[in-house]
Amino acid sequence: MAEAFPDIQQIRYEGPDTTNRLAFRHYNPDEMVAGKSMADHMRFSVAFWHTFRGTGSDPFGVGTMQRPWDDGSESIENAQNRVRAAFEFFEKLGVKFWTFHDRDVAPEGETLAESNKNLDEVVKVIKEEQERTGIQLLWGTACLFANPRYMHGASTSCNADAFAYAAAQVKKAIEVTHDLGGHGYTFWGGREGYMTLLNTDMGRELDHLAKFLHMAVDFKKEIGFQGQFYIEPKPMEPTKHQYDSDAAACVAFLQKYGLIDHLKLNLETNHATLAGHTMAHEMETAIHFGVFGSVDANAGDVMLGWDTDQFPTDIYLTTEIMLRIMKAGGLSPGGLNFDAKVRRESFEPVDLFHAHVGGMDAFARGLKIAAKIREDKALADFISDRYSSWDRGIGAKIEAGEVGFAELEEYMLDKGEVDPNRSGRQEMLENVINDYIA
Ligand code: XLS
Ligand code: NI
Ligand code: NI
Repeated sequence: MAEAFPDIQQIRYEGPDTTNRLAFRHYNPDEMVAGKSMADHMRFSVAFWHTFRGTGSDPFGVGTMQRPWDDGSESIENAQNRVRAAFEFFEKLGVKFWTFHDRDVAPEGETLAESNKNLDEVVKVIKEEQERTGIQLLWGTACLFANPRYMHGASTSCNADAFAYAAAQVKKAIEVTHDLGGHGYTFWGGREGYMTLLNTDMGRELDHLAKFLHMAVDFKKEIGFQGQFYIEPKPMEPTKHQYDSDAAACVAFLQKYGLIDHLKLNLETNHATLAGHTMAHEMETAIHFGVFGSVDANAGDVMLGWDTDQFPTDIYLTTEIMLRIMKAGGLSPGGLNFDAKVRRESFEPVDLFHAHVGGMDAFARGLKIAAKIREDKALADFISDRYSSWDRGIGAKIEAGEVGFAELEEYMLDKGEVDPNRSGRQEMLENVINDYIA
């Protein structure tokens, strides 16, 4: 196959002063930041579905993307060539990881058996390309939402056969992920939710979702797959209410059904904003409950209430994310997966490079800023001082479990009034962060 991106050379680090738009200004993979290379801190990954299957169509118009290597057919050969084009892209961009859904890489056949066979044919080429380039699979997943059989959901469908079909599909997707040495496997809810409670037995659907995940955990053990399982919270879209609505809802679900030790969260920025949270909030929640796993790195649009999946360019956002990743002790075996698509108007192949280069540079800046904030303890000292009443006296006794209501009543009757409160200094802290970002 001819090169898919013949005019594009390997993207290199050229520093902030370069005039070359197809170079990194900040992302220098081997540069050490806080004791670790930038590549290891961020573990960038490209999402095959957006970058190699996104057509640019929207509810108002057809696709716009120019993809010269793609003949537009559903043939196996075309699917294999797409994979080759994708690996040329990953290589030239300099990422070490990628992600895919079963149905993005290989066409669905007339029967399940044919779909599995199609997948195997494409996986052969994926294997060759992974071996040739050393690029690894961050996680695999299955598309349980596009085919009309899943109109009511997959594992939460009212139709038991849809559950069975989904199980068969996920079994195959996990096998393929295992075969490709995948570091993880992701369950995003797809249509696991409802459009109206008038026709929905929510409790029964949640029980089924849990049953499905337990089967997946059992199967994982059976075949010896060591990768990490993730669920990916999202509050809505395509359904009105998705069951995995946010990090806290996922924690409650995993705890109730005894799954908390088997799945971590793959948090996506745009999903956090749809849930009415910041990404930082979702990350803090996941870290606190011990389920932080991986990140789908993208951004929404503050004016639009849907999953626009834009590339992250906001340094404030990437700084907040890198602060939490460092707090969590790193991403591995997860990564920063660009679950993001170029705009419909950015239809040329080169736009795929501009988008990813920008996202990687935005995270590289966020990493450096976050590392400096941590090194200077610019927030940490303020926070520990803010809570210092808990380090001594009555605070320490409460934390140690040495006192109850009776002792606290006695303490307060004796003391009369609480120690004076101190300012939260929000505005000052915002100014501090701005100084680091400058
Ligand atoms: C959709 C999700 C999806 C998952 C993978 O909104 O982000 O792309 O990451 O199924
Ligand atoms: Ni995602
Ligand atoms: Ni999404």
